[in-house]
Amino acid sequence: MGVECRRQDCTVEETGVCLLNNEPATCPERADEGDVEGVVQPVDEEQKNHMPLSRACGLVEARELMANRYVHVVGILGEPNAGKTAALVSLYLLMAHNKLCGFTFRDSRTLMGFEEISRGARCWNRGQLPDQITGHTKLVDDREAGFLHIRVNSNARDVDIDFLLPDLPGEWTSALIERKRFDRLEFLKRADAIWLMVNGAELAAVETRQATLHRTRLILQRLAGFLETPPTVILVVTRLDESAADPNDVADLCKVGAEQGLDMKVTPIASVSNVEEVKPGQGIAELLASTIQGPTEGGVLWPDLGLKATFTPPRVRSVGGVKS
Ligand SMILES: Nc1nc2c(ncn2[C@@H]2O[C@H](COP(=O)(O)OP(=O)(O)OP(=O)(O)O)[C@@H](O)[C@H]2O)c(=O)[nH]1
Ligand SMILES: [Mg+2]
Repeated sequence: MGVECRRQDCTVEETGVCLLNNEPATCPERADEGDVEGVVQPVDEEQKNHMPLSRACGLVEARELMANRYVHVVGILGEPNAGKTAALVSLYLLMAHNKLCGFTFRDSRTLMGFEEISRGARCWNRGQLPDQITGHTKLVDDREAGFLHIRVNSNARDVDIDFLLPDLPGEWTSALIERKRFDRLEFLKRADAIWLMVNGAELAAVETRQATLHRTRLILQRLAGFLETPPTVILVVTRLDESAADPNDVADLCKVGAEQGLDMKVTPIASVSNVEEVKPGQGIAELLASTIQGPTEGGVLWPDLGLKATFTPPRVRSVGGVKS
């Protein structure tokens, strides 16, 4: 991107996004040509306050954010390999390149978290897709969700909107299906929308179609059973670039959800793509737009979910399997 920063924690060179939300070309922290590489600049107290709080927001920080403004909380569910992390990476890279149609990036408290999960996707920027852009998600604390934060301007409404997006391991959804384990997913009671990520390639393939349909129906049943007033469930069919799921199957899943009392929407996405007909990141902007069809101010902040007062924010990390 050609712009270098003096601050070690700023990733403007790779992402185009300035840590201090300044215009990269005119940011006072921009490294001049004469700057010596590797020299650490002193950091004043005011600048410290702008630094990312951690890689992911914990519930305490989430509450803090919500105390001041309405924040859209998204529940992101889906079994391992569904494409949850890849969708977040795609969202981040679209924002960083100012290609998120209808939205402009404003701020993130968790830039380092986005950076960490996006590391494997660097080759995408150079037009070369690695075999795997993300690794299997593991949380340092496997009991509580951590959230990635973004603030974007919705160009249509000219309003800034905050999102909290958890990058959860697929096992949490598998445990919901198999053992009805909902304790770690209590935050879904406050969610504005749930993205139910379904692996489009598995939904399309003869060998895996039935099992995928069956397990997705079970997730819908569990959600309807656990949530008294469930938010809109967006069925996110991933890997649009690789496969096309049968529209009848997608319609059937929506019917099952509706029969359970769920408000269902569908968004197909391709977080990455190697084919010309499908753009990398296709469907991501639409997904975000469907998510905000609700209030942008007012509403509850965070229900009392019986959380410990001394909660340590979990840190999101992706491990293993990242090839580039
Ligand atoms: N071609 C293509 N590959 C994708 C797409 N989405 C995900 N993938 C691939 O699938 C792999 C797994 O996707 P992830 O996003 O890591 O899956 P996940 O749902 O986060 O999985 P867990 O973290 O294990 O729960 C990625 O590394 C990509 O290689 C897509 O839209 N198109
Ligand atoms: Mg993941």
